[in-house]
Amino acid sequence: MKDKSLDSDRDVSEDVYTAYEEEESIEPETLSRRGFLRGVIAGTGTVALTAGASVIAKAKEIDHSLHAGHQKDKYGSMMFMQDHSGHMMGGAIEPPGSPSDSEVNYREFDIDIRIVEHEIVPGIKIHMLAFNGQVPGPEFHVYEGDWVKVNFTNNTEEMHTIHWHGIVLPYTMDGVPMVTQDPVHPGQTFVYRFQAKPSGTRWYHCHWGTPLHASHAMHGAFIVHRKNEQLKKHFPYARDYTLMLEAWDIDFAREEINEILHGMKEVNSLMAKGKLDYKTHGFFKDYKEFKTAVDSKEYIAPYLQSRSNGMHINHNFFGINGKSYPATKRIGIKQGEWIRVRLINASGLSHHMHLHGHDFWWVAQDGNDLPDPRKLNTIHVEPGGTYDIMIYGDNPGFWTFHDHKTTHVTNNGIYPGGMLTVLAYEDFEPTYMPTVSVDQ
Ligand SMILES: [Cu+2]
Repeated sequence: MKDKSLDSDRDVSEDVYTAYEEEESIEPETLSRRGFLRGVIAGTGTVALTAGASVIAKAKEIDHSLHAGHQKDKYGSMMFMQDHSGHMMGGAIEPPGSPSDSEVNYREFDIDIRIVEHEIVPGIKIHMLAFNGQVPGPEFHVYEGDWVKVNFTNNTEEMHTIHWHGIVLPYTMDGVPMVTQDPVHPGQTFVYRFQAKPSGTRWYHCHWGTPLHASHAMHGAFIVHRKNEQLKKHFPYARDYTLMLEAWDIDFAREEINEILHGMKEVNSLMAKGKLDYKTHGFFKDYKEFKTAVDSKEYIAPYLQSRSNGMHINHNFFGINGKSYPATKRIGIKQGEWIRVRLINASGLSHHMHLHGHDFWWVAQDGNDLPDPRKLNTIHVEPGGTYDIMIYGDNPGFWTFHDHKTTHVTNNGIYPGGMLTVLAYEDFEPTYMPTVSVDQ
């Protein structure tokens, strides 16, 4: 079986930045495994209309071979956990609420969660919970109205869900543990089915243990394209960038991941033997049972226990698409070109993104086009929100784009670092360059 604790195959120096280009084609045979899975995600939008079906088929085959027997052999006996909600169908949990495979034509995606070692910036590597081994998770590109089926497999020792942030869907697909579904247990597969709507910049994240899971890596972009896009009439952009804004407390993350890697093994062992003690491990049928257990002290809720880190998260690294400056990837632009930049704030903090040398147009918020786009050079980005801007290439050079909250452009308190990247013109000869430069 593949080592669940660390995906050692992953090249952490590989670029995690995703620039979505409509005309790009994908050749399944030549893709690396990692590019392959991204190909599946990206390939169902406009990217790989010809190769899409075969890419999906092959990727699914790979995923199944990686985890063959995993659920049945090791965790088969824990299916009783699903007795009071959801249904086990074909080894996967299928909640009601959306049409079946025969009723609509689904675009189908496989996504898993595993723990990988991820390099934020040279010298700083930490283990992170990562969708398909990527930080951030793979970027979805679909059209408004597409039916989407996501087979989510949990390859960690911790529980998770996926919440589809900003998508209007049946409540059974909303991915909130204890409210709309049981958490997805180790080894289980949960199937989310929904129609992609409304259009715009949306995203997804885990809704279990959100300070660690959603904030630290379990997040990704969910871009719902519209076939006749009004914005393109005014802002005829060709290139489309997604910037996920992130903040990490790497000490908190290390401590929590270590706890997951070591502590959950005992829980899984009890599950496998069918001896899981609900009161000890925090699973209850309803609020009354939970309250009774707490009042009788049969169950000590996590919030009643002291934490070694004092329950404080002190963000010490800040980033864009999984990287802190100078490891952040530059944004490419050419003279006379419009580019679209989608900002998604996954960090839980507020950011004030400022672009040097240009004004830009703020055109959408939370996926919805603004009736009156505004010209800005600093945009206030709130936790959970998405903000789309259009930049016109009319001032050749190298221009920083960064959080103006100065503590967020540091690495472990040292400037420069963090949430900073460079808008770089690709079609001009610099008249002057600094003698030292570290960014890429
Ligand atoms: Cu999670």
